[in-house]
Amino acid sequence: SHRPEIDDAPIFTPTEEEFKDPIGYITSIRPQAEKYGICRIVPPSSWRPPCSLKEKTFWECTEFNTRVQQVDKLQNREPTKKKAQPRAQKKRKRRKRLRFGMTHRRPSANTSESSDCTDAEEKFGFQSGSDFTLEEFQKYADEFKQQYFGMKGSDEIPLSEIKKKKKIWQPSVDEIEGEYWRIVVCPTDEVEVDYGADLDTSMFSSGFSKLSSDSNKQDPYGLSCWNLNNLPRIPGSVLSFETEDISGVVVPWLYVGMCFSSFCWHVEDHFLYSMNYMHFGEPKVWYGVPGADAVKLEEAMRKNLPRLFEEQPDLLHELVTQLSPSVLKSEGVPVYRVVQNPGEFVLTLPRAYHSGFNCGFNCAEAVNVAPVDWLPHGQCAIELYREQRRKTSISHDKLLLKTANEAVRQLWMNLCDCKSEQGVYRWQDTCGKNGMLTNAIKTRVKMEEAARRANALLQYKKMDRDYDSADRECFSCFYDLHLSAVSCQCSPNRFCCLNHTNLLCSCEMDKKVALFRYSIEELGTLVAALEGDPTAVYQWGQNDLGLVCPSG
Ligand code: 2HG
Repeated sequence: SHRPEIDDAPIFTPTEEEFKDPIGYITSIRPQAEKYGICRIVPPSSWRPPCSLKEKTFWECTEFNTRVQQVDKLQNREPTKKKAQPRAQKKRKRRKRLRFGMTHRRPSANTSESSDCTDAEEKFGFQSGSDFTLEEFQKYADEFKQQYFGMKGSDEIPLSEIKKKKKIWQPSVDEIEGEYWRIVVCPTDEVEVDYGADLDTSMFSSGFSKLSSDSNKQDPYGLSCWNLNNLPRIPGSVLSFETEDISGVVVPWLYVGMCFSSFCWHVEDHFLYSMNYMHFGEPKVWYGVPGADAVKLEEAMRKNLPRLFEEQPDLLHELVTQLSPSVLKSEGVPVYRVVQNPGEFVLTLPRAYHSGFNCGFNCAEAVNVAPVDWLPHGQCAIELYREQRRKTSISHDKLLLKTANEAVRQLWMNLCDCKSEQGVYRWQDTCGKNGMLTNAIKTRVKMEEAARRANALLQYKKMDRDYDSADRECFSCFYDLHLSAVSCQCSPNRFCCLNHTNLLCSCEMDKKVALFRYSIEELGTLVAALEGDPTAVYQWGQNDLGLVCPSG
């Protein structure tokens, strides 16, 4: 069998009490879960949110767009000139033809030799597929699976025969997994499936109920912290300081799958945690690699698919490439499996590569979350993005500073003996001399100090508080300019980071200005405040947060 021989990732079963606090729970399982990169979380049996997608009119009338995946080409294919379509391509054309899985048999098992596709199909990427309602997609997915395994199971039984008999042979998850990797690793046929992936829940719909103004009709799950519409911004998640509704990060995405539809090896943007919930349907098989082995996986991918990476160095960002867990394992990369069933969560940890496929018609929803221990991973991500000249999805510095400000506000309240609001996350507990938040700020301040020292010849000027309301980024490396930026008289609308002052323009240094949000001295006060120095807490509270102590 082609089923990879790998170990399972752990399963966690929180008690009702533990389940009340997702951030606390994630924090408690992290030491064990991070050794695997992914894990399965089975909610207490009483937690059964209704799925709004199943309501009749929605199920039958609302259409979503799919992408076409050539499963046999996810690992073995010829490099092409065209870039793969990025993951969140918004506008897709409607395809006229519905295709069933096995289109035609090929004489050779070596896919690299294939040249029987048309010009349009020659370029690899996930092309846009048909639009479906959930009802239509279920029918399509079920027929595909029946036909596929009917053929596999008993040597090409005609579809009419399959339809007559209610059940011929239902493959097990293990059998589907073996067949999946056979198709990916040594295909003999072309296998094409459709996947309703990355559907923006604000456009389509979330499977969870949303908070509405009509509190009478309120489903109690509307307020649940495990409702993925709420999770990213619950107290204790750094993303609670994100004000923009970033699709796929704080606004969940929905995934409507069929047998063999795949998500290829990738890490989350900014190395965030991800939480995935399956609303209904057949299992989703996941593979995960611990965050500590991310570079090992990247090296193994490059070594085993050299021609694809030669042509496209950022191939892993495109999410269109699969590599067998067995190959990864043979390269010394630890890989673990999770089989996710309806009603269960899968958590991926920072920088943990993951991939997988669906065993049949199903529907899942996913979003990101950021407990404070994510901060050093997020910092690492933006440094790599800068090197790779990759655009960011969030302003890491803005979130970091907002979190620090909230922590100082709480420390200040304590000093002034003001009772802080109940139920609010105690950011103050992440402070102190060696606290996670203190350390994250200290690392960032040290980097900032070094960068400003390297630009000592520039004149410095404090930036307007709302300088980055337009999300400024370095024109060269796209580094976020929340903390500092450089501009020049010659081109007032062009900005760069402190690393690219020389690339901004050819003007003399005295024409350029460095804008900063906080002086190094101010940042020193912030660090001292987070470490617990009361004078610094008062100073930061008064000057930067505008707090006034009631007792004077
Ligand atoms: C992700 O990894 C999603 O981005 C899973 O959580 C994707 O279910 C999928 O296809």
